[in-house]
Amino acid sequence: MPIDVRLIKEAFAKHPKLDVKYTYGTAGFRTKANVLDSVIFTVGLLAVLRSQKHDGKYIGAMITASHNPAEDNGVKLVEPRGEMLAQSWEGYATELANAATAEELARILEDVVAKEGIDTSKNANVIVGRDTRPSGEALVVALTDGVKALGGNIEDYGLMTTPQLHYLNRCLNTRGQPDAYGEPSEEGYYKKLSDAFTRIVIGKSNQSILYIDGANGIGAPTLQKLAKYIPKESLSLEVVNDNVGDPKKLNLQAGADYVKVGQKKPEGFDLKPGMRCASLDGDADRIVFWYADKSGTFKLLDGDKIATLAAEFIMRLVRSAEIPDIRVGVVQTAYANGASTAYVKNTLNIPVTFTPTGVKHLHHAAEEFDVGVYFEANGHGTVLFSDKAIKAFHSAKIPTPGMDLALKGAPEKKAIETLRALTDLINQTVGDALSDMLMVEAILVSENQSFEEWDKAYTDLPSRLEKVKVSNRHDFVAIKADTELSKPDGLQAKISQQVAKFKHGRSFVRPSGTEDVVRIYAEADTQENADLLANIICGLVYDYHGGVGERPAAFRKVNAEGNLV
Ligand code: G16
Repeated sequence: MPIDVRLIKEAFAKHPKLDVKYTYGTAGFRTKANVLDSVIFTVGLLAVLRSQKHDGKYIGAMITASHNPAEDNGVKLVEPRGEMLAQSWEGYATELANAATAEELARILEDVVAKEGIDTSKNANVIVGRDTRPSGEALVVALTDGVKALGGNIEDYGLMTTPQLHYLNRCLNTRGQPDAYGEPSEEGYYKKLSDAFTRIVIGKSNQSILYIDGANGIGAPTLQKLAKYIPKESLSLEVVNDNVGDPKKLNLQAGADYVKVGQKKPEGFDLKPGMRCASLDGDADRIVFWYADKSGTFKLLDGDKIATLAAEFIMRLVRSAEIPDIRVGVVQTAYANGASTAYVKNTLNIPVTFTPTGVKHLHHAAEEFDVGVYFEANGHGTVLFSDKAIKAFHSAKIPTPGMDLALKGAPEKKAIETLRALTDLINQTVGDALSDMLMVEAILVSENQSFEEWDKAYTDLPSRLEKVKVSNRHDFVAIKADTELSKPDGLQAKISQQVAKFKHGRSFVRPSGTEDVVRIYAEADTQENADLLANIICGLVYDYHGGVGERPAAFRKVNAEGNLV
């Protein structure tokens, strides 16, 4: 069935393209909400074709700008099994978003149909969810217009976290099948998580209150709902920064990104030694934990710490359950602290794979393992279990009374039960702050571990993460899993020259895919040196490669020979 150009024209007239260049980046389209209407409309069109390509399976669209400020918004597309949109389709998304006329739009759509061999007479099904940003409602209308212009069906699920949308999508597509993922409803999500968590911690003493910074976003009310399904004696939660009524507050001096980048507590907390705390981001797909040590110093337990905790725990369970032949691996990015990588490789003896930034990359690398633990240092990640691992956990024989239980059987039984519960507890579709929070808590309860004890596994190398605004961030091209730059010419050599001057020095520069900035990461033997290295590299980028806005006083200047001036 050919594309009805008349319908496309009519719909396009309602969502005209602005004079802006759009790119499907690290996590979909993300920019100021007031220039997104036409983009979201075209994403609706693409979602229909993607669904038809998958024989009418549901495609998810999440309207969110996650950790970005309140005035931003964005959209990510979700595949039938809950993963991020196939990367081979990101180019189509970018092309469609930049089509200047209805005719051009129709031509690109026809090209995609031809190239992908899509049968446009098939049904198409799309679901949409959104975070608490006020701009979200109108953007859902734009998406709906796009879906309808190509004759697709759309179901609006309203406010939800990003991982809930991923969960729902997989549930809808696997309903009634042997691999059914769960009940496709909000309640089904809460029940699945709370039930699995309770199975692990039952009979164990719970820990002190966990204070959660909800970033004044959708994670806060969602967590409050989830908490109702968990018995108080298993977990006491207190949600802070839950003001979703005031849109300006979203991610403002709060949330996982604020805490991780600034290495400091968010607003709204009177942090005292012994308090256990965590921060979500604006759409609740990231989480970092933090506390104050005995002297009151702020301490961060980031994605690297979560990954090592999970990998070590699961590996121990697999051994204890005596399940053979299960390959556990960890996937990290260049942002992973060097000390965490060394700990995983040398102490845990677990292989580590590196990918470029973006969970879409880590997710696929993690699928190469039977248990693939992937976390970005910023707290975005999950643990994937292969079909082989899930089958092995479920076919392992649980020792029963009379079967030599007394000594060996009890821990083995608990290990098998815990592994099984973990496959339900941990969101298999995408990083999920709420599922990750319960996973960490289940591990700490099982191991009777405090945050301080968890933190002792290894000591982070001091690091600093900065951003620099430049005239065109697309001038920066990262290679080798983001560890080096191939462009602008000559910059990488200058970075390497500076890094070589620092003990345990490491630094890289990459363009952000979610903000209009270039990110700079630096690591060194002391905090002072990490800060100095970061400020030198920031200076290099700002001074020689198009820095815009006022030059921050902290940036250092080097001369042509690479010496500080
Ligand atoms: C998104 C991605 C993450 C990525 C982060 C920052 O997170 O899903 O994988 O680490 O952006 O990306 P960049 O450095 O390219 O801006 P979120 O939580 O904002 O969706």
